[in-house]
Amino acid sequence: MNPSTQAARVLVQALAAAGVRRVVLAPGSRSGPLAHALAHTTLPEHERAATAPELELHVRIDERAAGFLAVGLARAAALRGERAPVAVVTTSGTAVANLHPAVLEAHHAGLPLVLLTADRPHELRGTGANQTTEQKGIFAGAVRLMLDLSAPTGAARETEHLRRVAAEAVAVALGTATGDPGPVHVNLAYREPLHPDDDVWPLRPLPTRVARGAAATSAATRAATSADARAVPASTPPLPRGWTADEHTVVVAGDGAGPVARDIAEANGWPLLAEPSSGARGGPNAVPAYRLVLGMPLGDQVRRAVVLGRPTLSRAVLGLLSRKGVRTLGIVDRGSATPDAGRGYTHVYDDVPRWLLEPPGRTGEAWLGRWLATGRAARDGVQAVLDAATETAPVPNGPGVAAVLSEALGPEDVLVVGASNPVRDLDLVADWADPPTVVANRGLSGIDGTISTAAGVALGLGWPVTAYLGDLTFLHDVGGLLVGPLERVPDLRVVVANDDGGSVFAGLEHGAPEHAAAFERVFGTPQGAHLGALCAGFDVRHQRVADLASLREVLAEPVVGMSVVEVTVERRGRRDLAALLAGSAADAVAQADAAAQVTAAAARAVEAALVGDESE
Ligand SMILES: Cc1ncc(C[n+]2csc(CCOP(=O)(O)OP(=O)(O)O)c2C)c(N)n1
Ligand SMILES: [Mg+2]
Repeated sequence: MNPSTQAARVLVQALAAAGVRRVVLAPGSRSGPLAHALAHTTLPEHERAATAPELELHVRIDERAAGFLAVGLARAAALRGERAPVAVVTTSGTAVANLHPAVLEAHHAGLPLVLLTADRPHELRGTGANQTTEQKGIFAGAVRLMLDLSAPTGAARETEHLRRVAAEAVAVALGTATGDPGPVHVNLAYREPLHPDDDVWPLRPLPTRVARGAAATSAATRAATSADARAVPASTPPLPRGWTADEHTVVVAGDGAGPVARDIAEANGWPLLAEPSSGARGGPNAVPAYRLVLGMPLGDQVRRAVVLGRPTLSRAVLGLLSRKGVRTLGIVDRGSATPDAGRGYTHVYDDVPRWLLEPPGRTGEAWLGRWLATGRAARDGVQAVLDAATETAPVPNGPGVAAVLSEALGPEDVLVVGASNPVRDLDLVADWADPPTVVANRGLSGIDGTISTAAGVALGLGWPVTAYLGDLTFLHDVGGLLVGPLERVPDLRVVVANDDGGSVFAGLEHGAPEHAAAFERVFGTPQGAHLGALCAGFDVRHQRVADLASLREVLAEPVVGMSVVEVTVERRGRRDLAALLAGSAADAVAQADAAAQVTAAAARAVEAALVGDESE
């Protein structure tokens, strides 16, 4: 057996022994030893060498897409409660660099990846050898561990060394010792021959180190992130000084907060302001359209916020968390950086203190009642604008699409939502009692890799997935539609809100009338792309819908195989629409308040009358 083949087989065995189940590979010659070994692991048992493991392999030609597919597979593993890193294999040179966006997302989102990048032997580096660059350290601080292995020679200790490397790479990727999962880079030099000359696999390794909980699955598939696997805290820090149960408090659930955020809100009777990908949106305390409520007088009355996960969607929330006079308790259970962009946290806990789940008392029901009533009225105000638009406007708008989509999805559904306005529109309009599972790449909020991520989630869960994204996000990763005929095809429906450009910028300062001359070319960036023709090129079904009623019909059909649903959406007027929605919400809240006052006055009058009766 030649040294490269032997080493690749040992590594694959050891990775499998440490818990790796899924591998994404992009083709190349230098990574050939790994490619051959991995192909062998997918053979039926009777054709496989007795000591070769069984692995699930996905092959993609574009490393950027392959990396995000791995991100999606890792997100699926987290949803299933599995602690199993996903391995990614590339050849040398630019192939490695193309993993960088996915590596950054995995780094910031805390997703365990093991990056296996093939390289020339060390003596060829810096010599101008073809496809040879400095791969060591290429991902800089975005990886938890970087190992650069010399080309195997067949020396006696190599096998043992590789097994330790594999076990270490998996343990570090899972954050076994640190509680901080993320990507790990193993750069692997291989010398020719790069192909096997026999089918004899080495003896199976004895596990050198078994990562705690590696590949263990829990029955719970609804959990939103690994954070959900949180144990009840053993010890608990004391109540902060001056803590009173009745202070006006809200729970803010950012990306990845997990259902515990909802538990805290419900245990204390606090309003829950939960982003769609928090894993906590839903239930009796979730306040719809909370972003708008924060801008109303009720928002000014908040004195305390309990924050879980990483909120990124609205200035209103970030403003609240950095506001003077608001005590902010951040619960940061993972990662090395505290997600406190506003530098407003007054207390930081590394786990949920018991007194938040079993509180000494509850905030008065009136506080929660006002938030819920205001949120519902605001949501009704938003809906009134959307209904009017359906009646009068020739093309739907973004929030209208998000509203139809959110209504169509229930607790059995999985939604991957793209950055930019889709996730914000969904945040504004979703009003779920029983939410779908929502996944979003909020680690860095890139518009890249979203189709591939969604495909990875679908393949990893073995469950149909709906993705909802903007047209530029779609075009950025249109290569994610490319699934070769030898590959497993995900059940994935991609709903594209096509407003021919980036609408999100219209709502920012760049969209102000005084910048109108520059706006369209350098921010709006219309592409005029024909999505249907692109889909035809990738052999993916494509449907274009022109109105929300048709969208509703399409969404009612089951998700089978890959398909794209393109909804033509209006981008012009997007800035005014935001103001219209906020205004209508404020009007609806004012009306509801006035009605409530009338009701309260009537109740007092009846009470007074009754008291009068009794006194007679
Ligand atoms: C990789 C990457 N490049 C650039 C950006 C900046 N960016 C944020 S939103 C956006 C436009 C997205 O447009 P689209 O997907 O059509 O959504 P829309 O805003 O129209 O709803 C861009 C370019 C980003 N987030 N990620
Ligand atoms: Mg767009």
